[in-house]
Amino acid sequence: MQFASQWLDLSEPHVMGVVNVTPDSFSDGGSLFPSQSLCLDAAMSRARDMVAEGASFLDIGGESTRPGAEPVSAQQELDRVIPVIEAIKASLDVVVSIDTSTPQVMLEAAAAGAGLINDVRALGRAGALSAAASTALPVCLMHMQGDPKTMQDNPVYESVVHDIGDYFKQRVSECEHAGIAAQKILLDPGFGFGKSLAHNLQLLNQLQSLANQGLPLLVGMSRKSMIGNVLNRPVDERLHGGLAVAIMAYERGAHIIRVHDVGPTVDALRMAHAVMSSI
Ligand code: 8Y4
Repeated sequence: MQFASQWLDLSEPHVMGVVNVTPDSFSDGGSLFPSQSLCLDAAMSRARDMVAEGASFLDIGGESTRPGAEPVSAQQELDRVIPVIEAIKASLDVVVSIDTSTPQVMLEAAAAGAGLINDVRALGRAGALSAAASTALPVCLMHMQGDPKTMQDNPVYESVVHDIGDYFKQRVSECEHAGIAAQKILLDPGFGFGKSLAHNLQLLNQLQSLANQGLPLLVGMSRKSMIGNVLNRPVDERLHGGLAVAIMAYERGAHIIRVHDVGPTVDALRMAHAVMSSI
């Protein structure tokens, strides 16, 4: 699959490293950056490490989807992510994924060299479908039930796997109408986004049925509460659980795994790939 200037062979597993440039990001333990430039240095240091550890993608997000997070203006989002994208493109060989739901950010990130649009709202905001289409970049459509503020209150599905499969069929058709070819679409069931623990576990166990739609699958479970709740571990002790679910997702047809811990995940997936490619 072509991601702007880079081609990636999706018959092998790929790791997407998370680079948060929100002041409240989980992975930085809630530390506050005193200035924009310190934030850029910290993000670049993380980015370099992740590429050295084998990340194919870096996911750059400037808006938090935590329940209760402050809404961010488009300008604020641009101020956070564009310098990071430019710095990564200037020095690292990696596909930049722009984690945004904001049409203007999609356009400016694409101009700055991003290779993938990763939208947790699946291009649902006004103007997002046409903005994404005009970039001609691949897009990842993530499923979310409800909105970040209230999505975990009481999520209900008839059948979580079938409901999400139906949602994907409908959304892919809406994208095609807007001029985004199906060959440019990746799907993501959105672990933790409007799902109970039981929903998340069932989704992972039956991920193969979503892979059967024929579009590449991206999944993100790294450090999420589905691991914390099963293992009763805080967020900084979820790596081993995260490796287990990364391998299970790959075995069930996932192509790209979004994680905070790139090195360990790359090793685990390389091992699994060696076994699964043997005859
Ligand atoms: C600890 C650390 C606990 C992080 C929770 C979290 C996904 C995504 C997010 C995903 C795609 C997160 C932007 C939530 N999750 N994009 N983004 N798929 N495609 N929470 O699963 O990492 S943010």
